[in-house]
Amino acid sequence: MRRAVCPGSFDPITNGHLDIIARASSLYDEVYVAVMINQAKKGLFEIEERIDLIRQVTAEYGNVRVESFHGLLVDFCKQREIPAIVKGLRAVSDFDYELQMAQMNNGLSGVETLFIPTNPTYSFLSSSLVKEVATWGGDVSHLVPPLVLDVLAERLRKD
Ligand code: COD
Repeated sequence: MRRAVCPGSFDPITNGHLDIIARASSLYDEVYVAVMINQAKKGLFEIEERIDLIRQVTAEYGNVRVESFHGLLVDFCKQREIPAIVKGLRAVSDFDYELQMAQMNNGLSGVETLFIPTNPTYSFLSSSLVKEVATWGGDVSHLVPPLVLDVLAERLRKD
């Protein structure tokens, strides 16, 4: 069984994330989406909410499993016998830090990192920008799945 993981914060999942997960799901037998818990960073959505959204928007792929993890990504991989991390690369500016993480993870446990170039439609897209634009009433309907658009609008109305 060929397994890979797509890790991230997913606060919330965007069409950019989804594009990478979909492409990974066509390359591997089983794809884990790991929602990594960073207690120093309070997100807009609780971890369980992020997981629920990701599960719903990836349900159609059939081979995607969604879990959260508190700790090192290499330990998530070790525990589930996952040999490959799949990341999306948006721009050269991403590459510097992604390369450092890939080399650190490989040095720690031998896990490989594979980069998929982002769909150019989403090369400027991040969860932070989506939240910022939505907070000020900007249209993000082309940047997130419809389900996420709904919960985002509801959450920002409440806050
Ligand atoms: N197009 C394509 N890909 C995208 C896009 C886009 N528009 N947006 C995001 N992505 C991909 C990228 O591959 C990105 O890395 C990933 O989705 C996740 O993005 P975010 O923003 O949700 O998540 P980050 O960048 O906050 O995630 C960082 C991690 C949680 C992966 C990292 O900090 C980590 O591995 N932490 C665990 C602790 C650990 O092991 N630390 C040591 C690292 S060496």
